[in-house]
Amino acid sequence: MKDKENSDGSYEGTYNKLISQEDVSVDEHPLYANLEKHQVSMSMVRPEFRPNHYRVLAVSLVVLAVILLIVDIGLGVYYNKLTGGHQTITDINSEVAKLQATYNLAIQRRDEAKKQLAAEVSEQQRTKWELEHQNRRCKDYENKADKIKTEIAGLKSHIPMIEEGCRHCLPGWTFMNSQCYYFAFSEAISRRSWLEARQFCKKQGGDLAVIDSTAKHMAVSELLNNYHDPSRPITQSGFWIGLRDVEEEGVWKWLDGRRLAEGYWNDGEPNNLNTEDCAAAYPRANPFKAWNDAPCSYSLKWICEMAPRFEN
Ligand code: MMA
Ligand code: CA
Repeated sequence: MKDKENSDGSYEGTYNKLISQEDVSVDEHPLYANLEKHQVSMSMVRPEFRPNHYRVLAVSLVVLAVILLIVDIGLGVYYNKLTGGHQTITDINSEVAKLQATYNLAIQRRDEAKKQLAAEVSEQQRTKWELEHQNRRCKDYENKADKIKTEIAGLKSHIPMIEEGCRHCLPGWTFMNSQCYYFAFSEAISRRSWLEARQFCKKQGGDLAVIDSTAKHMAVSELLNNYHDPSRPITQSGFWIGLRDVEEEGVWKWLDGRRLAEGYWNDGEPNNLNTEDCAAAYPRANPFKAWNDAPCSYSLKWICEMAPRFEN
């Protein structure tokens, strides 16, 4: 600094220089004459106060402050952006971690659900099989029930015959077509040869059945079918009747000596297979094919016949 500082602390030299420069400008610009005069008078009153100098300084400071402020704001904004970006990354990371956890949980739940589904599917399969099994059993029972119903109906229809049998026949005998009949249905009674069966009937006062009319035959057949047990082999399910061809092969005669007029032979019978001279009735769906000739020594069931008793 070239100007010398005075004892009162003012920059007199500089100030005077400024004044002298302004003097020129005052001459050139009369419009500012008043202002200059005022400045001069002010400097003359308070020479230590130099407004232009401070103004420049103040303006510079203000400008500097504004620049600093702008820089500061800029830095602040930049920092915010940086930290904001960092925050976003942190947020994304935590979001990813959360999503990962959710995904893991979902996978675990899916696996559990899969296991449960597999268990339920196998349980369902088992239930289906059981249902099929129960349906089969149900069908079996229904079939059995139907058979039993038919049997009951058959037995019921014979109640009057049995009741009549009680009045007109021996105990255990049935009254049909004005005659008493005995059917050896009970399994407690063993099968017998034709001759032994005849002896049983005779002891009771009767003889083996003579089925010499279609009406008789139908009644006998119905009863045989009602008591028929299909599980029994056909060879054991025959009932001896009072018919033989023992005297002359192929000439069938009833016990009373009368020749057979109308037979209800099964297809191909009588075939005299290994000498078969005795006739037996079998339970058949078609009652017109109910007879067969069998060896008289065979053990079969039998049907007895006896005249009814009528009290007067
Ligand atoms: C079969 C058949 C008959 C024969 C008997 C003997 C069930 O019928 O061959 O002709 O008389 O068996 O039991
Ligand atoms: Ca035969």
